[in-house]
Amino acid sequence: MNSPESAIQFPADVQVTTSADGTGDCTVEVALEATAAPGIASELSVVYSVNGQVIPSQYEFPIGVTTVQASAHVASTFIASSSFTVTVADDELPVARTQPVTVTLNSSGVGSLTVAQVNAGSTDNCGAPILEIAKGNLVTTGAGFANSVSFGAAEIGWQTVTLRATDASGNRSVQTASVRTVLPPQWVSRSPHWGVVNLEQFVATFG
Ligand SMILES: [Ca+2]
Ligand SMILES: [Ca+2]
Repeated sequence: MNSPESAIQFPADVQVTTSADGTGDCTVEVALEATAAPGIASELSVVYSVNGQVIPSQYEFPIGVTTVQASAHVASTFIASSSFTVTVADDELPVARTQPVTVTLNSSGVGSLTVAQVNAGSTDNCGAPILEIAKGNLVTTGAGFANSVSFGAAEIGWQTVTLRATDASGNRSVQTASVRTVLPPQWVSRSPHWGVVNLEQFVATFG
Protein backbone atom coordinates (compact mmCIF):
# COMPACT_ATOMS: atom_id res chain seq x y z
CA MET A 1 0.00 0.00 0.00
CA ASN A 2 1.11 3.57 -0.69
CA SER A 3 2.10 5.90 2.11
CA PRO A 4 -0.80 7.65 3.83
CA GLU A 5 0.32 10.99 2.33
CA SER A 6 0.02 9.73 -1.24
CA ALA A 7 -3.41 8.35 -0.46
CA ILE A 8 -4.71 11.89 -0.01
CA GLN A 9 -5.55 13.96 -3.07
CA PHE A 10 -5.80 17.65 -2.17
CA PRO A 11 -7.59 20.17 -4.38
CA ALA A 12 -5.49 21.55 -7.24
CA ASP A 13 -4.98 25.22 -8.06
CA VAL A 14 -8.18 26.45 -9.63
CA GLN A 15 -9.20 29.43 -11.74
CA VAL A 16 -12.82 30.53 -11.65
CA THR A 17 -14.87 33.51 -12.69
CA THR A 18 -17.27 35.62 -10.63
CA SER A 19 -20.21 34.60 -12.83
CA ALA A 20 -19.69 30.85 -12.29
CA ASP A 21 -22.21 30.81 -9.42
CA GLY A 22 -24.47 33.53 -10.78
CA THR A 23 -23.89 37.14 -11.63
CA GLY A 24 -24.11 40.33 -9.61
CA ASP A 25 -21.38 39.99 -7.01
CA CYS A 26 -17.58 40.06 -6.91
CA THR A 27 -17.18 36.59 -5.43
CA VAL A 28 -17.69 32.98 -6.40
CA GLU A 29 -18.58 30.03 -4.22
CA VAL A 30 -16.19 27.10 -4.64
CA ALA A 31 -16.58 23.63 -3.15
CA LEU A 32 -13.21 22.34 -1.96
CA GLU A 33 -12.92 18.58 -2.28
CA ALA A 34 -10.10 16.37 -1.14
CA THR A 35 -10.23 12.66 -1.78
CA ALA A 36 -8.58 9.69 -0.18
CA ALA A 37 -7.91 6.10 -1.09
CA PRO A 38 -10.99 3.89 -0.64
CA GLY A 39 -9.67 2.22 2.48
CA ILE A 40 -9.43 5.50 4.44
CA ALA A 41 -11.89 7.72 2.62
CA SER A 42 -14.65 7.29 5.16
CA GLU A 43 -12.40 8.57 7.94
CA LEU A 44 -10.83 11.46 6.04
CA SER A 45 -11.37 14.94 7.36
CA VAL A 46 -9.72 17.99 5.86
CA VAL A 47 -9.48 21.38 7.52
CA TYR A 48 -9.10 24.35 5.15
CA SER A 49 -7.81 27.72 6.24
CA VAL A 50 -7.04 31.11 4.74
CA ASN A 51 -4.57 33.36 6.57
CA GLY A 52 -4.84 31.17 9.61
CA GLN A 53 -8.63 31.32 9.72
CA VAL A 54 -10.53 28.08 9.23
CA ILE A 55 -13.00 28.25 6.36
CA PRO A 56 -15.84 25.90 5.38
CA SER A 57 -15.22 23.56 2.45
CA GLN A 58 -17.91 25.47 0.57
CA TYR A 59 -16.48 28.96 0.57
CA GLU A 60 -17.17 32.32 -1.06
CA PHE A 61 -13.86 33.40 -2.61
CA PRO A 62 -13.19 37.06 -3.44
CA ILE A 63 -11.70 38.37 -6.67
CA GLY A 64 -7.95 37.82 -6.94
CA VAL A 65 -5.71 35.03 -5.71
CA THR A 66 -6.40 33.31 -2.39
CA THR A 67 -4.00 30.75 -0.97
CA VAL A 68 -5.73 27.96 0.94
CA GLN A 69 -3.94 25.73 3.44
CA ALA A 70 -5.31 22.21 3.77
CA SER A 71 -4.64 19.79 6.58
CA ALA A 72 -5.79 16.18 6.28
CA HIS A 73 -6.59 13.87 9.17
CA VAL A 74 -7.64 10.25 9.06
CA ALA A 75 -9.33 8.99 12.17
CA SER A 76 -8.09 12.05 14.06
CA THR A 77 -4.48 11.41 13.06
CA PHE A 78 -2.70 14.07 11.07
CA ILE A 79 -1.67 12.65 7.70
CA ALA A 80 -0.59 15.46 5.41
CA SER A 81 -0.93 19.13 4.57
CA SER A 82 -0.83 21.06 1.33
CA SER A 83 -1.68 24.43 -0.09
CA PHE A 84 -3.33 25.51 -3.31
CA THR A 85 -4.64 28.72 -4.82
CA VAL A 86 -8.09 29.82 -5.87
CA THR A 87 -7.90 32.57 -8.51
CA VAL A 88 -11.11 34.48 -9.14
CA ALA A 89 -11.47 36.73 -12.20
CA ASP A 90 -14.24 39.26 -12.80
CA ASP A 91 -15.86 38.31 -16.12
CA GLU A 92 -18.95 40.50 -15.73
CA LEU A 93 -19.34 43.71 -17.71
CA PRO A 94 -20.09 46.96 -15.96
CA VAL A 95 -23.46 48.53 -16.69
CA ALA A 96 -23.27 52.04 -18.12
CA ARG A 97 -26.47 54.00 -17.44
CA THR A 98 -27.08 57.43 -18.89
CA GLN A 99 -29.64 60.18 -18.72
CA PRO A 100 -30.46 62.96 -21.19
CA VAL A 101 -28.75 66.24 -20.38
CA THR A 102 -29.16 69.85 -21.39
CA VAL A 103 -25.99 71.90 -21.71
CA THR A 104 -26.34 75.66 -21.72
CA LEU A 105 -23.46 77.42 -23.42
CA ASN A 106 -21.82 80.20 -21.46
CA SER A 107 -21.44 83.78 -22.66
CA SER A 108 -18.29 82.75 -24.55
CA GLY A 109 -20.26 80.19 -26.52
CA VAL A 110 -18.79 77.17 -24.77
CA GLY A 111 -20.58 74.53 -22.72
CA SER A 112 -18.94 71.80 -20.69
CA LEU A 113 -20.47 68.43 -19.96
CA THR A 114 -19.08 66.18 -17.24
CA VAL A 115 -19.33 62.47 -16.60
CA ALA A 116 -21.36 63.14 -13.47
CA GLN A 117 -24.06 64.92 -15.47
CA VAL A 118 -24.47 62.04 -17.91
CA ASN A 119 -24.16 59.17 -15.43
CA ALA A 120 -27.41 57.77 -14.07
CA GLY A 121 -26.18 55.15 -11.64
CA SER A 122 -23.70 53.08 -13.62
CA THR A 123 -22.59 50.03 -11.71
CA ASP A 124 -20.30 47.03 -11.71
CA ASN A 125 -20.31 43.80 -9.73
CA CYS A 126 -16.83 44.66 -8.38
CA GLY A 127 -17.11 48.22 -7.10
CA ALA A 128 -17.70 51.50 -8.86
CA PRO A 129 -16.52 51.49 -12.49
CA ILE A 130 -14.36 54.23 -14.00
CA LEU A 131 -16.58 56.47 -16.12
CA GLU A 132 -15.62 58.55 -19.13
CA ILE A 133 -17.49 60.30 -21.93
CA ALA A 134 -16.80 61.17 -25.54
CA LYS A 135 -18.75 62.83 -28.32
CA GLY A 136 -20.61 60.62 -30.75
CA ASN A 137 -21.92 57.08 -30.69
CA LEU A 138 -18.78 55.07 -29.93
CA VAL A 139 -17.82 51.49 -29.20
CA THR A 140 -15.82 50.61 -26.10
CA THR A 141 -12.53 50.91 -27.99
CA GLY A 142 -13.40 54.34 -29.40
CA ALA A 143 -11.01 57.26 -29.04
CA GLY A 144 -11.36 60.49 -27.11
CA PHE A 145 -12.91 59.33 -23.85
CA ALA A 146 -12.31 61.81 -21.03
CA ASN A 147 -13.83 63.17 -17.83
CA SER A 148 -15.67 65.89 -19.72
CA VAL A 149 -16.39 67.18 -23.20
CA SER A 150 -17.20 70.68 -24.38
CA PHE A 151 -19.52 72.03 -27.02
CA GLY A 152 -19.34 75.22 -29.09
CA ALA A 153 -21.87 77.47 -30.73
CA ALA A 154 -21.70 75.38 -33.92
CA GLU A 155 -23.11 72.44 -31.99
CA ILE A 156 -26.38 73.98 -30.86
CA GLY A 157 -29.14 71.41 -30.93
CA TRP A 158 -29.11 67.68 -30.26
CA GLN A 159 -25.87 65.82 -29.80
CA THR A 160 -24.95 62.30 -28.80
CA VAL A 161 -22.32 61.40 -26.25
CA THR A 162 -21.17 57.95 -25.21
CA LEU A 163 -20.60 57.03 -21.59
CA ARG A 164 -18.01 54.29 -21.10
CA ALA A 165 -17.78 52.25 -17.90
CA THR A 166 -14.59 50.31 -17.14
CA ASP A 167 -14.26 47.97 -14.18
CA ALA A 168 -11.06 47.18 -12.28
CA SER A 169 -10.47 44.15 -14.49
CA GLY A 170 -10.75 46.11 -17.72
CA ASN A 171 -14.22 44.93 -18.69
CA ARG A 172 -16.02 47.71 -20.52
CA SER A 173 -19.45 48.70 -21.72
CA VAL A 174 -20.95 51.81 -23.31
CA GLN A 175 -24.27 53.60 -23.38
CA THR A 176 -25.20 56.69 -25.37
CA ALA A 177 -26.96 59.76 -24.03
CA SER A 178 -28.82 62.55 -25.80
CA VAL A 179 -27.44 66.00 -25.10
CA ARG A 180 -29.33 69.13 -25.93
CA THR A 181 -27.06 72.13 -26.26
CA VAL A 182 -28.77 75.48 -25.91
CA LEU A 183 -27.75 79.08 -26.12
CA PRO A 184 -27.49 81.13 -22.96
CA PRO A 185 -30.77 82.94 -22.32
CA GLN A 186 -29.22 86.36 -22.91
CA TRP A 187 -28.14 85.32 -26.41
CA VAL A 188 -31.58 84.15 -27.38
CA SER A 189 -33.19 87.35 -26.20
CA ARG A 190 -30.50 89.71 -27.51
CA SER A 191 -29.79 88.06 -30.83
CA PRO A 192 -32.66 87.14 -33.15
CA HIS A 193 -30.15 85.32 -35.38
CA TRP A 194 -29.08 82.88 -32.67
CA GLY A 195 -32.67 82.37 -31.66
CA VAL A 196 -33.54 81.38 -35.22
CA VAL A 197 -30.65 78.94 -35.39
CA ASN A 198 -31.89 77.27 -32.25
CA LEU A 199 -35.43 77.06 -33.60
CA GLU A 200 -34.28 75.61 -36.92
CA GLN A 201 -32.42 72.87 -35.12
CA PHE A 202 -35.48 72.17 -33.03
CA VAL A 203 -37.68 71.79 -36.10
CA ALA A 204 -35.12 69.61 -37.85
CA THR A 205 -35.15 67.29 -34.90
CA PHE A 206 -38.83 67.15 -34.16
CA GLY A 207 -40.59 68.51 -37.26
CA1 LIG B 1 -20.75 35.33 -8.22
CA1 LIG C 1 -17.15 43.57 -13.52
